[in-house]
Amino acid sequence: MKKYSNKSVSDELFNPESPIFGIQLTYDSIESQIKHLKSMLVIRYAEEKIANEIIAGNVKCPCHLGIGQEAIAVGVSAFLRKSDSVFGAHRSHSHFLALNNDPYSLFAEVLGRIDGCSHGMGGSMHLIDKDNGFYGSVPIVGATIPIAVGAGFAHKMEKSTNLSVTYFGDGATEEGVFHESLNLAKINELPVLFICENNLFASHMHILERQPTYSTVRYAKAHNVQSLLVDGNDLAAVYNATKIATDYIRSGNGPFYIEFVTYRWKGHVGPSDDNDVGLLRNEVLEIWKKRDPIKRLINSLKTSQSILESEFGLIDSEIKKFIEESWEKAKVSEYPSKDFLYNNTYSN
Ligand SMILES: Cc1ncc(C[n+]2csc(CCOP(=O)(O)OP(=O)(O)O)c2C)c(N)n1
Ligand SMILES: [Mg+2]
Repeated sequence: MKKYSNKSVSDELFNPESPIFGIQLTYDSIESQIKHLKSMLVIRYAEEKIANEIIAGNVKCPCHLGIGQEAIAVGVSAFLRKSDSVFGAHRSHSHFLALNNDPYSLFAEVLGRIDGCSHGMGGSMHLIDKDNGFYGSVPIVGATIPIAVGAGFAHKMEKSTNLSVTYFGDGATEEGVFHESLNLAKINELPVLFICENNLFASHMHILERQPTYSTVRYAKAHNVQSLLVDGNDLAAVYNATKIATDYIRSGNGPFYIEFVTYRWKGHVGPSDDNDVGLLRNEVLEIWKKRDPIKRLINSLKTSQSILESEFGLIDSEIKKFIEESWEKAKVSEYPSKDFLYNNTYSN
């Protein structure tokens, strides 16, 4: 049984007990911050809803929850256009919802219904929403990284200022294709934003059991790709870093890599903590929960008196209602027909 404590870590970003994490930077307008707060709450409550429904036995597909990681997708999506091409992986509820704010199509998907974004045929790990620039998530680790590079190639050939985004985890940096993709993106100066969500774990293995350091930015440096290492639990930091990266890419300077340091609160897959598989994360998890990106933004808004307790209460209940209504609607929606499955599997 291994117990992980980050006490001896020198790099402050990887030390959940560091005092720097009490600080929430300010950024952009208050309206924009409240909009992002709402978006993070939609993601958090949607995933909590899915977790509860798995426990109740109503969701059958495997679901990888990103509770605790919401600030990354919300901060990054603030700079994306519908004409960009965004790619996710197995833990992509946040990437999808931050672009479309459509929990109904996510819920219908995890319930296997025709109104789901993949018509109920894909489940939690095969999300897609081309209208909003989300070209898909795939469970094979690292699989969408080269596809995003290909999409970046297309954007460059179109001579547009569009870009592609690939979200991947720290574990995906151990795939060969990740390194080939970084090289290809750099040698061709492609408009690709590489987003590493470093939550310190790949399934149940801590990063220090797999790599010599906590951070993965050295890979970007090795390929001469511009990079930033950022606190992924601080929406302001995510926002500011993404602004720098997207300005850089859209100005024709080639790819950019941002590593966001974060932590997932749930186990690798499903609604429980990892304790059941021999990891004693309890103590460290409690420390990371103090770096909850949602609470940090709320505290900052309250401290600056940009939002009152009563206003927050209204936002909170409005979003809880939205999630409940979306779930209730998804629950009574239709299943796809058997013919539909056949016609989707074979072209003729
Ligand atoms: C090529 C491949 N190898 C292994 C797996 C099994 N697998 C699924 S998720 C995962 C861990 C991925 O870790 P990371 O990239 O850090 O993403 P996280 O789960 O932490 O979000 C593994 C090993 C897989 N799906 N694909
Ligand atoms: Mg990981």
